[in-house]
This record gives sequence, C-alpha cells and structure tokens, in this order.
Amino acid sequence: MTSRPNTAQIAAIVDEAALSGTAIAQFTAQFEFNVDEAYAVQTQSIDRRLARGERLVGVKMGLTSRAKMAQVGVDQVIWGRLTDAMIVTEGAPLSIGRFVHPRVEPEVAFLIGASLAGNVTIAEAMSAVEGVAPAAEIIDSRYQNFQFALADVIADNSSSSGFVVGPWASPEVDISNLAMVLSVDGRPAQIGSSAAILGNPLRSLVEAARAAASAGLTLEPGWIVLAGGATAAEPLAVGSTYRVDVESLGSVAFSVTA
Ligand code: OOG
Ligand code: MG
Repeated sequence: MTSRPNTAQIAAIVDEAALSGTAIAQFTAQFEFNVDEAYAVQTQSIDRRLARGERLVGVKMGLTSRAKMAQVGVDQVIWGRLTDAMIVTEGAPLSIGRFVHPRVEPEVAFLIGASLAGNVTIAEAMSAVEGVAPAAEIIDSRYQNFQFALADVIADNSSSSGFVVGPWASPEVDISNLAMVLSVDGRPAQIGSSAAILGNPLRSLVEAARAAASAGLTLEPGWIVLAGGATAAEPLAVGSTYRVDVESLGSVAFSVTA
C-alpha cells in the first residue's frame, strides 16, 4: 500500500463518518494498523470533538463480557471516551436519523466521586465511587455491516454513540451479581447478570482507571464510567421503547424516533 493515511487523516475519516452517519470501510482491511495507532486515532478524533465545543464527561469500557465479545468477534477489552454530546436524556425521544445502524446494550454506570487513575485495587476503585446506576449504551459502529477488527473499533471510539443513565443508587449496593434485563416494547430481549462484566463491574472500573492513565487521563469527580454491556446488543428500531432493569438499582428507558 503506497498512500497510507496518517493517524490525523484516519481520525478525520472516523469523525466525519460519525458526524454524517455514513458507513466506512475497515482500515485493517486496507493497510497495517495496530492498537497503539488506533488509540492515537481515537485521541485525535476526540480532540476534533473537543475543538467543536464538546466536553469530556467520562469513559466507556467495551467487550468486558463474553456475550459482547462473541457478538462482534473481538476478544479484547477496549475503551473509549464519553462526551456531553453523547448524553441521552431519560424520557426524551432519541432520534436515530444521524446513526448508521445503532444498537443498545444493558450496562451499569459509575459516578466518580474522587479522582482515580493508574493501577488501583478494587477497594480503591470502590471508594472513589459516589453512585451506581442502571444504564443503556447506544452503540453505532461506523464500519460497514457493523464489522471490524480490534484496531478498527478502537479508532472508532469503541462504537460510542449515546448513553442514558437511570437514577443513582448508593455505592454501598453490592453490584457483583445483579440480574440485568434489556426489554424491547415491554418484552425481555436480553437477560444477563452484572457478574458477566469481568466477574464484577468494579473490575471494569479498575480497568478504566488503568486505561485512562495510559492516555494521560484521570477519572475526575463528576465523570461517568460505563462498565460495558452485560449481554449482546439489540438493534434500535423507530417507534420502539427500550428499557434496562438492573436488580436493586432500578431501571432506565428511552424511545426511538426517526
Ligand atoms: C464495540 C463496543 C463494545 C460494550 O459495552 O461491550 C461496548 C461494539 O460492540 O461495537 O460498548
Ligand atoms: Mg457498551
């Protein structure tokens, strides 16, 4: 391959694909593209969003459950950045006109109360948490047919697109093994447990602290960390309502418009 784009050029391609809701070809099918380069692309594409006025509000972990790894055929934990533009307000309809092929997955969200970064223990991670909540993540791979290899999805900010967080509960709640249900129009579509998320979603928070530090970031007070889908994701359809129920934490719901 003679004219390989540099990381800034690849960042512009993924950023524009997300802005316009247009599917692109996988980079790994076109040239050598490794994980370090992919995270550099992710940083540069998020920098473009920040330059447009978006603000970092947290971190999302991805592929932290077997069900998620199996659905997309990638078996490594990944992460991405959350910005304020991705916040979906509970109760407000979500317009999916600007998405390529959106899906939703049931997650647990952490509200950070004290700065956390680097190599931390589960106990240290737990003591930095101010609240836990049921959450739904809306993912939308910018790659054709929702197909990608590890470096592709990392460059695409780990398919992040939107997220909606339910009521915050006390961090005292034991979240290690809670039933999680994703319902579509009142019918259970995906059923799982928070234990599917690295054995305990707090392990995902430990990974988030390490991942953030690898990029020179600290999980800041007020930030949100999404632990990753506990089950496979479901496609979004116009006119449907989606609800995530997490045992002991409550539920969060949104409906979809064109
Ligand atoms: C990659 C993002 C994975 C999760 O929770 O596992 C993710 C994808 O499935 O497109 O957000
Ligand atoms: Mg997710």
